[in-house]
Amino acid sequence: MNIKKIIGLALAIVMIVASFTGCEILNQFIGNGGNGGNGGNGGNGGNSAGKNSLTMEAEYTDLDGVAGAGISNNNSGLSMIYGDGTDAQKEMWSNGYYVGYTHNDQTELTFTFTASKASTANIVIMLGSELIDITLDSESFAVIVNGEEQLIPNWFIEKCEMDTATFTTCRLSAPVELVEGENTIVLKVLSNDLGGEGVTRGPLIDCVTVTATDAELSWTAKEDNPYRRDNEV
Ligand SMILES: [Ca+2]
Repeated sequence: MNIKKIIGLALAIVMIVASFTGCEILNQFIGNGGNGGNGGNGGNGGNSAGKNSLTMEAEYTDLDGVAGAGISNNNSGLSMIYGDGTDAQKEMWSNGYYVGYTHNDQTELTFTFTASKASTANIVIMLGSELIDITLDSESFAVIVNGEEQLIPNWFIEKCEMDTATFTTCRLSAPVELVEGENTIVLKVLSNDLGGEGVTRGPLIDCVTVTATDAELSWTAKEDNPYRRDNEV
């Protein structure tokens, strides 16, 4: 059996389902019209400069000290990174890793980047959900850009298993304002009832893409995070 065909078929089904839910599923290689467009994927995680569009991998943010929680364990910090960056995983997830174990109202990821000048920008976040369908809204999840919480529409995210996780393209309702110099996007899990009976659940987080109308964007990716995860003493 060809695993790529199986994955492709599964994604096609997800896309059909998503079209009925008003949510847009983005898969990099489908979205780019086939494998020819996949070449840009590998570079997403690395340091980049001088581009109007910047993809920042969740696994390359500063995870030291980030609080997490799994369904049956308490992964925090670097151990929230899921995946090993294999070729098969790179076909499923941007850069072959994502951040999970966010079922904690103390979980907060910060994406820090630099804009060459002030600009409006659109933000797209790739989110998944472990084992249960969830709908994120401003009551359960916060997107905070330069200190200002943004309005988010209802983001329906279909359930998946962690080892075959699928991600949904989640867009903010409106463009944001970037400042010249350092900007931050904070993704924060709020106390919620998504797990039922008062149990807080958070999403799987693959990456965040910022596209500025009139500025060059760059960031410093912590590319040694997976290595440090695997070699913690
Ligand atoms: Ca990723």
